[in-house]
Amino acid sequence: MTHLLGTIFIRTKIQTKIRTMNHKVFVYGTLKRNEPNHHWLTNPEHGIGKFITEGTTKTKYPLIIGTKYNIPFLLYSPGDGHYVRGEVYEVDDTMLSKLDILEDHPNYYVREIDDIIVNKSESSDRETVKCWVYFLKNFRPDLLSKEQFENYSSMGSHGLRYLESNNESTIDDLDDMVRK
Ligand code: PCA
Repeated sequence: MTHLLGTIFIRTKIQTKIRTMNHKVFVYGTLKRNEPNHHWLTNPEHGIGKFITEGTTKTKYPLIIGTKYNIPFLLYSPGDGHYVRGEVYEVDDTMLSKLDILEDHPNYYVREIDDIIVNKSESSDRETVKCWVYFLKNFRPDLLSKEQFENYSSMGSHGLRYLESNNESTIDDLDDMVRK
């Protein structure tokens, strides 16, 4: 009897863990390791964010840096740009909602499911995983003429270091990125 109760308890704990860690997110910008917003993904008050692996988009997209704060954006223009490199995280509901706040989904960035190519663990075989990705969808068409990157780094040779800002000015500035 004790043994049975113990088994049920353990199974419930495992099931709870599975239920709350059920989102995969592909990050390509300031949320990556060693980038200025990575702390959002590791702050325990935001929930759980677990690094899984590096990955690359299965589709080409333009990755640009825009606004006066040098914010990276993946423009939703499939087929343009590069196969973009980033990182896959497993997150719980709480973390996903915190990421949505940071990215101002769905007002500016829009979170969409997309195919990401990763290496299978301990092998060189590749597999496709479905991940959430934050895109800029309703963007000003002339943003396509900006330099397009394959692998974002705030401190890259482009010299466009990400600048922290208060939320109000960021929103004004982002307003300038979208098609009116
Ligand atoms: N943060 C998100 C979207 C762009 C950004 O800076 C990311 O890293 O994927």
